[in-house]
Amino acid sequence: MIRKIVCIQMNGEFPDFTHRLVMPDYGLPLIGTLLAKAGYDVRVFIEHVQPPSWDAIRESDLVCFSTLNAGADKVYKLADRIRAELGIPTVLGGTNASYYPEPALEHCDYVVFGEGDETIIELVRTLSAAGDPAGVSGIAFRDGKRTRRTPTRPGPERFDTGPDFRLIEGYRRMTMLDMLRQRRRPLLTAQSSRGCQFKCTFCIVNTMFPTGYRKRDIESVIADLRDKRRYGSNLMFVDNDFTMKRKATKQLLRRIIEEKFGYKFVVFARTEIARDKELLDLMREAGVTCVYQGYESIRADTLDAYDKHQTLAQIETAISTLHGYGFQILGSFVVGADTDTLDSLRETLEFVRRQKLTYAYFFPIWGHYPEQMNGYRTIVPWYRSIFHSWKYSDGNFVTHYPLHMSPSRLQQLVIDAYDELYGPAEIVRAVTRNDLPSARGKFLHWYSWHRVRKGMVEYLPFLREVERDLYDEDGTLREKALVQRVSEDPRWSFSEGNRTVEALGLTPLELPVPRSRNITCVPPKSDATPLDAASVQP
Ligand code: B12
Ligand code: SF4
Repeated sequence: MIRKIVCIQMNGEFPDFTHRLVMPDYGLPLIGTLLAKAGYDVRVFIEHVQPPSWDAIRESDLVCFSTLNAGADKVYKLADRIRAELGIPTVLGGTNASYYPEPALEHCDYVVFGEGDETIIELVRTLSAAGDPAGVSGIAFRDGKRTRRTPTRPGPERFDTGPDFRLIEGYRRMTMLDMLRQRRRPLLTAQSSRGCQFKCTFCIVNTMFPTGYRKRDIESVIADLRDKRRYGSNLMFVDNDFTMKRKATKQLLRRIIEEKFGYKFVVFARTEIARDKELLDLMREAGVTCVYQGYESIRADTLDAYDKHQTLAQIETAISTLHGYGFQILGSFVVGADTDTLDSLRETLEFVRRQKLTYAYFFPIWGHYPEQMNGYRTIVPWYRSIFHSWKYSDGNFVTHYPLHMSPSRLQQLVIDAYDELYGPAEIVRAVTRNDLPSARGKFLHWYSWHRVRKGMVEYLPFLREVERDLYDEDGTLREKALVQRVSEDPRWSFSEGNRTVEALGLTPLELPVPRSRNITCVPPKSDATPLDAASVQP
């Protein structure tokens, strides 16, 4: 009989750009809320708000974990302790478990794939009634030595429940004193849609949310915003794209304006929004202050390889239009594609400075998500992956061998880019042009960056060691030498991902529409990998 449930979200082991924020994640508190609504006694621990208490765990009948890659090792460790000392069943959901169920099942009893809203309720009810979990869609579990995966469950059509942050232990409105003491600021989260209509090659959204783009009921979003207002006034919509299906977005914005909440919002939106002046007016009036845009690259061939459906001209137009409306912009770039060179990445940084973006992120490709297409290859051929441990898989560290620069050169370039972008010179430049919000934003990022930097710098010697003798003088990867190296010594290749694909015989999540090109992030015209990955098995 299951009555008490503890839900736990662990941080990554290295500080990322959010470590100066108190920002409850959206997914796990939502899972906790759905369980509470179903009648269970639920406590939610978000590590950066309040670390999980062993007493609470000991008293519970079930423990639910959520983790991104970066916190996976910590979750596994805690789950091992729970298994050894308490024998309480554990469930793991979220992106890491959904892609890598095999390693997860060595430590936890059940993995929930993708959107877990409905699955978790059915699973807990089944376990509570000592039923057979094999009848619950959307999970994996161990049956003796065998991993069993049940049929895929589509994401819910309606997802109108908002997370109840009162379930989060230790979470409350931060006072000025809290902020000064903790040197952190609050940022709230809300959601008005799920999924995305695009299918960029590097992005997990379409495999994690394969049911497509869905809007949430507007009044349920409004109710959620009303509820969250008591915790603060800065809020990020976690929607992958807040503005797809613009008619509904406009309706929501009008309701937000009517309610006079007084929020400052951050939203994710593609460059297409620049074409719709009415939308931009409404966004401004509703309180959107910062738009997070996935620019990914300034190179046409890289954008093409990413299947981004976006041009440099569109990016430039979006920047000037959004700046014209007074929005701050966070431009995000995915770096290390086979089309990228050191020079083109330096030009990207120059572009960011010239365009006066307040913020930019440079994320090295994380190419290890097992994709269904092309024989379950990952988007970067497996032999070009570098895997040190989960803690280095948070999007900040280089985890593959780029074609035209060594991993350490790419990592150093990322470090140099942030040093420059969030350095004193850029802050002064923003002050000089009287762009004080941008100067403030850069200053706060500078404050976060110096701790993020430490982890990246410490990683460099490891990269230099693994890449030794693998690059020509001009910085080109010697692929044959690499294949030879990983065949003899596969230590740093991505065995966890390979194991998952091998064990399940198929990728854990299925794409709704087969995709046959660009799987290796090279432009469509030269779709083939330089070496036949299939001939070099892990
Ligand atoms: C919004 C967002 C952010 C925001 C806010 C993050 C936050 N803390 O809330 C910002 C911009 C700050 C951010 C930062 C980062 N992010 Co981010 N982010 C997202 C984004 C777009 C949406 C997340 C979200 O809230 N989704 C909506 C909810 C409903 O989905 P969900 O959390 O996945 O939860 C559902 C299921 O996963 C499942 N589930 C989840 N947990 C559990 C637990 C149980 C028990 C069960 C049954 C089910 C279950 O059910 C939930 C409901 O359906 C995702 C992409 C995506 N679409 O998921 C990337 C994503 C999560 N981010 C990612 C990364 C890498 C980061 C950063 C590390 C980047 C960096 N290098 O700094 C940081 C780390 C932040 C942190 N420490 O949390 C990666 C994670 C990859 C991975 N597997 O590790 C993602 C997947 C994007 C990507 N690269 O593809 N991010
Ligand atoms: S990168 Fe953005 S536009 Fe592309 S699939 Fe992901 S969420 Fe959609």
